[in-house]
Amino acid sequence: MALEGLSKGIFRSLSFLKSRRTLDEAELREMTKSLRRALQEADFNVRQTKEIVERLESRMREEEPRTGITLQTHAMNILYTELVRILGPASQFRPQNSTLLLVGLYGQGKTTTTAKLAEWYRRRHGLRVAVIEADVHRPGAFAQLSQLLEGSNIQVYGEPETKDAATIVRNGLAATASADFVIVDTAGRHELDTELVEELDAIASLAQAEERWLVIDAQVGQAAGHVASSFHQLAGVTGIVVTKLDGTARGGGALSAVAATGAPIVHIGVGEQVKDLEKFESDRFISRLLGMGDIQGLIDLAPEDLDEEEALRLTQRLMSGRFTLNDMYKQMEMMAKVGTIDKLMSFLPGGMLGGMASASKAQKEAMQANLDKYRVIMDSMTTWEKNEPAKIKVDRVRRIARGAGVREKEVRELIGQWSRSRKMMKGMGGNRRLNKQMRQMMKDGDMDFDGDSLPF
Ligand SMILES: Nc1nc2c(ncn2[C@@H]2O[C@H](COP(=O)(O)OP(=O)(O)OP(=O)(O)O)[C@@H](O)[C@H]2O)c(=O)[nH]1
Ligand SMILES: [Mg+2]
Repeated sequence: MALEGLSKGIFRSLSFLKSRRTLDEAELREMTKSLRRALQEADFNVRQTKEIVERLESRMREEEPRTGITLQTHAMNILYTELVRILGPASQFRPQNSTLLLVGLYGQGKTTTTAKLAEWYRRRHGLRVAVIEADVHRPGAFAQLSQLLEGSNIQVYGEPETKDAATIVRNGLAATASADFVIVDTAGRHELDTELVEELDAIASLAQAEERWLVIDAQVGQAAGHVASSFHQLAGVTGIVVTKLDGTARGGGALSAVAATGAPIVHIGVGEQVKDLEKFESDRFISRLLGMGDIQGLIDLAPEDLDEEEALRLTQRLMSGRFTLNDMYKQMEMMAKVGTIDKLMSFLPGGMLGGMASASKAQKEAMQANLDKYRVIMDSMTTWEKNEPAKIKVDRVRRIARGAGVREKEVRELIGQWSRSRKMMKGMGGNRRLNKQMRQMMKDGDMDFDGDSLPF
C-alpha cells in the first residue's frame, strides 16, 4: 500500500488515546507529538503539518464525540476530514475524442504511465485507445512502450528512426484517427526550460491536445510541489500523475505539495507494472490509508442521515461474511434513507456492490431504478429465499418473477448482484486490520451483537 509508513505512524499516535471517552491533556499532547512526527516522516511540509495537528487538537477540544464513539475513533474521523481537505478534491476527467500529452522530467515514469493510462481507459471506460511514442531522445523508447503494451488491444504508433517529434505526432494522429483516446508520450528533460515549453506548445497545438498531464515522481517528496507549480504556470498542465508512490516514505509530501499548487492529481502510480495505477480520489485514498475501508465515512453520516446503530450492525454483518439478500435489502433501505446513491457511493470501497462505486452518472441513475425493482422482487420472496439466494432454483425464480410482475431474467440479475456483493464482502472480511478496527469500534460502542457470526 502507498504511504504505509504514514498509516502506521497515524495508528501509533492515535493509540495514545486508547479507548478513552474523556480527554486527558497529557495523552492529547503525546498524541499530537507523535502525529507531528508521523506527518514529518511522510515529508508533509512544516506548515501543513502544523495546520493538521493544530486543527485536530482544537477540534478534539471543541467537538464532542457522538455517543458511543471513543475519542480514538473521533480523532480518526477528524483526521480523515483534515487530510482529505489538504489533498484536495478529485478531478473529473472523462476522455472523449481526446488527445492527452504526457510531459515531465527525466525518468519520472512517463513511458510507463502512458502504457498504464492506455490500459486503464481501455479497460474501465471501454474506449478504443491508441498511444504515440514521440520521444525522439531516449533510445529504445518505442520498444519500451511496445513491450509494456504487448498483448493488449492498444495500437502503439512510433517511428524509431525519425528525429523530429512533430512529424511523428502528425503521422501518428493520422494513423490512429479511429481511436477514441490518444495518448502521446514525450521526451523527458533535465528541467523545465523554454525549449521544452516550446516543444510542448508545438506538439499540443499540432495534436489539438486538450489535456497535458505532468508525470512526477513521488520520491522527490515536497520538492514535487515546486516542479508541479512551474509546469502548471508555464506549460498549463491540466492534470498530474504522481508515480512511484509505492515504496517511498516521502509520498505524503509529494501528494500534499502537488495538491497545494491547485493542479489536480488525476492518477497515482503504485508499481512498475501496467496494472499498477489508481485513480486519485483523496477521500478514498485517505480512508484506505486509515484502514477505514470507507465504512467509517458511512458511519460518519449519522445521525442526520443514518441510524448509526443500524449502520454499525449492518457493517458487522457485512464483515462477517454471512450476507443474505435481507442484508442487501437493508443496505438498500439505508441507501434510500441516505437519499441518493451518489452520496453513499462516495463512502464505499471501489468494487463493493459490484463496482457501483466507480460507476458513471448514467450508470448510477440506472442503479437507482434497479434498486426500486429489486425491492419489488424481494417483496415477493419468502424469508428462506432471502436468506439462501444461492439455492433459488428455476421454479422458484419463475414464481418470484410472476409475483413481482417482472421477467425471470430480472430475478436472476438480482441474485447475480447479490452474489457479486457477497464476494466483495468476503474480500473485505479478509482485511485483518479493518476487521480489528471494526471489532474495536463495536466493543467501544457497546454494541450488542452476535459474536459467533464474526470470523475473527
Ligand atoms: N516502483 C515504481 N516504479 C515506477 C513507477 N512508474 C515508473 N516506474 C519505473 O521508473 C523507471 C522510469 O520509468 P519510465 O516510464 O521509463 O520513465 P520516463 O519518464 O519515460 O523516463 P525518460 O523517458 O527516460 O525520461 C522505470 O524503471 C519504471 O519501471 C511506479 O509507479 N512505481
Ligand atoms: Mg520515457
